[in-house]
Amino acid sequence: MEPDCIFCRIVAGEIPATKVYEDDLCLAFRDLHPVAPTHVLLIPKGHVSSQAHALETHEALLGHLVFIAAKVAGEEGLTNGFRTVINTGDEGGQTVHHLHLHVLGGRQMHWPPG
Ligand code: D5M
Repeated sequence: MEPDCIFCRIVAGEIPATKVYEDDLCLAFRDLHPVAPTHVLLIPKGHVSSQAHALETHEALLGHLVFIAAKVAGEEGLTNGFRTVINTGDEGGQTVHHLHLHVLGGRQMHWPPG
């Protein structure tokens, strides 16, 4: 755990969050500032700063996160599709430096993203 990381603090129960899924490796909760009718963040419980900081030892964890993102989307009733986004670094639009997958759905998505 990184004491200054807000997502680590959510994992530790120090900051409240509306949790929608949890297992030994990851936690999913609703985004504080949703940009779609469904907007869930899925994070590893252990601190990884970003996708670019992931190590080879995280490979299975990354696969697990992608798998669970689809499971969460299904549980959210996103039968018409959904979008999974990972923002990485400043130009990638990352603002919270704990790896997270955005699971977005409930409206038509567009391409290219902004
Ligand atoms: O996305 C970071 C996301 O994290 C952004 O959509 C807001 C969300 N956020 C920030 N703080 C919280 C808390 N405390 N609860 C829930 N959601 C939160 P990024 O990809 O880094 O731009």
